[in-house]
Amino acid sequence: MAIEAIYQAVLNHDHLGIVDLVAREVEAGRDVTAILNHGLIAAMDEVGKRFGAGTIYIPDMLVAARAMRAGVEVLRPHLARNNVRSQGTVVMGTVKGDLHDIGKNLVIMMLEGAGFTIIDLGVDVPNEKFLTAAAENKAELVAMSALLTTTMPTMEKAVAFLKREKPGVKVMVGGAPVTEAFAKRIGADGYGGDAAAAVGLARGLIQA
Ligand code: B12
Repeated sequence: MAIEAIYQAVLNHDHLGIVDLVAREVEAGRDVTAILNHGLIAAMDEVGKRFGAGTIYIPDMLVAARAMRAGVEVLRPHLARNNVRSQGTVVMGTVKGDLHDIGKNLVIMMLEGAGFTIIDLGVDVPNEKFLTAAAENKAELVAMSALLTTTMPTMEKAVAFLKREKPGVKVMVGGAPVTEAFAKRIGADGYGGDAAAAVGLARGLIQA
């Protein structure tokens, strides 16, 4: 099955072959969300499990991530439909000390597709940078991603800092170790479990 081949291409670090595999599936009319979730994201989950179990190492994660990104790039134009009027401005970044950006980039793609204007601050973003970017761009919403349990306290500090320095701004958070309960506890306005959830959440928070 072709989605299985895409899954295997991530696990085999095939960043060249995957481009063709994904493009062929898209042309064949396969649902792009299925390619994303069952092919690309499922494979990264497996990579994470293998890393956790000690059967693969950081360089393996990196090359798998490169293959994943190559596949996501093919999907990008199909995930991002162009809406004419901006739904609002969102500043997004991965918190200080955290270099994971695949999930953040997917959230950005979905938000862009839904018509939001995105200011992407990248990874390892200091608290002050979230604040300055939100102020300079008159953003209604700041979105933060964290993938490490060790950067969850950093996220907590970042939310507290923003709420203190710019009380009107809304903050939504996400990332594999982040939960709804954690988001509530640290005073975030919203939590999204995946990139699709981020869209409804952003709409709700900006309209509120
Ligand atoms: C790829 C990867 C890497 C790559 C990152 C490449 C890149 N450009 O991002 C590299 C090799 C650099 C890396 C490094 C490290 N990693 Co790493 N990594 C992963 C891996 C395998 C996949 C992450 C990923 O991209 N998932 C796919 C995306 C699509 O999922 P996601 O990020 O969760 O995002 C989705 C949702 O969470 C949500 N979302 C995400 N952000 C947001 C934000 C908002 C606002 C919303 C609404 C939603 C949302 O939407 C996304 C799409 O649906 C995970 C394992 C895993 N399964 O998570 C480990 C993992 C996160 N890494 C781990 C570790 C330990 C590390 C290192 C510390 C290893 C080391 N010893 O150096 C370093 C840390 C470097 C640093 N300072 O950040 C651990 C974390 C353990 C823990 N408890 O904290 C994990 C869980 C692996 C494991 N099983 O042990 N890693």
